[in-house]
Amino acid sequence: MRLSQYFLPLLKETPKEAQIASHRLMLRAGMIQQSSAGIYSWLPLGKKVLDKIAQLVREEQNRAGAIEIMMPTIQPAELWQESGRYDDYGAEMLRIKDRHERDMLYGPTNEEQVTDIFRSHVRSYKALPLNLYHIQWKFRDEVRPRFGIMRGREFLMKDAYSFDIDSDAARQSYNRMFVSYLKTFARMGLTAIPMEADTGPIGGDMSHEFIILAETGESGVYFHKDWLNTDLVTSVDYSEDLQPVVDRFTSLYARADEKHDPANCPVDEGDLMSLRGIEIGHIFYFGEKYSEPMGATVAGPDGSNIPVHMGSYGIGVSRLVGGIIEASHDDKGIIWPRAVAPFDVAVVNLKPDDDGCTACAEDLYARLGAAGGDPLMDDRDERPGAKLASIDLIGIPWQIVIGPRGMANGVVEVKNRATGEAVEVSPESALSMVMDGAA
Ligand code: 5CA
Repeated sequence: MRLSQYFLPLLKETPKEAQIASHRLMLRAGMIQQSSAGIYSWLPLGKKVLDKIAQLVREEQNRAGAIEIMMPTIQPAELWQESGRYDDYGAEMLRIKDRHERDMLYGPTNEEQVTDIFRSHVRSYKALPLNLYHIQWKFRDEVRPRFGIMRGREFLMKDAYSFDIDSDAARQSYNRMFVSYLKTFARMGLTAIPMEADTGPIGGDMSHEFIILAETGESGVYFHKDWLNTDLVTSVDYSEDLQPVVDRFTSLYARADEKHDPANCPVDEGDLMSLRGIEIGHIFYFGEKYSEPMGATVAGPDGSNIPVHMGSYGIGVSRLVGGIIEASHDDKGIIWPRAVAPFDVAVVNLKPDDDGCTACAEDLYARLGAAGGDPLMDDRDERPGAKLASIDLIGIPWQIVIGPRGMANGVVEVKNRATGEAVEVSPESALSMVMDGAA
């Protein structure tokens, strides 16, 4: 993409309404624009990151055996009356009437909708286990939407729903999602800590929240330092028994501030860490809570009809955009982990009116694209300082900076955004550094 032809509305001033770094940086980097309280448009740079995160989540869900579907955003009230949640859900639910005066709602979650799909088609335990997921917009009329897309009213969620014949089988489905979440967040360069959690309006008796570490997080968390070793999970294979794996993780200490009792903490002081965190995922096992009232039953091995055991598994896809920024930025701007970066590399031509610079920039840009990269070419007619500042702000993992001084010596500058390291090398070496290097 050529910046001169892109739509990247950067803000010079720091927006006053933004209280936290990710909100400020998303506005300044031209990623989002507020439409009304807690509701945002996603501009090209933001949309690109959102799609990358959704795709990575999708790959890991598929790998764990979940199957993608797409349910609507607007649901009929009847389904929620069947489960009993229509009245319980309260003011957070956006209720709508259609032209025939039928009660509809903008889905805050999809347990009822997916249970309706299941009961319409599945009759036998032989079709189980089954896990269906979608990546879809939700609406919750939060009392205090804040921090930009971190606590929005409209937000993008990945929600998966598992169906099993009994609680033991459901536990295995839960474990698969548990492990897949750790793998998903590790791929994004995040440390995620699962913590036992309350189940709130979703219900059930087993639940974990996944918290990513970031200084600006809403909640404090105490944890064993081994949580910082994400290699623990990348090697786990879905064909093994996951219970010992999950037990190993859940036995590692992790508690929310208010549940941490220093006097009775089993972890040595030297191994205990305390940081702040952001909830980016939440998983639930709730047995027959929806299948029972909604009649989602299957014929078991002995022919009798049994309500299925269900769980649901959410990831805040849009919240992750902000969460990753909170976990990875500096005073110059965003630092994208390569796996979710909107572009792999920025080719910054400091002097577009210099033929040598432009020939070199064009050549590198074409070859980066041909080699399978996704380069952003800064060919704007701007001061060099302003260009470098805006490329730092939008956080592209690698920068190749081309100027007349370097050109005279046949070199360009390659800068790694995360480490700040910059080296002068030939255009040839720049190409291989960027394409081979993991930022
Ligand atoms: N049905 C279950 C699991 S699919 C469910 O809705 N769980 S949840 O309420 O915990 O939401 C799942 C995830 O969505 C949360 O962990 C959080 O990352 C994200 N989320 C929830 N509310 C918001 C919000 N207002 N803005 C942005 N993300 C949100």
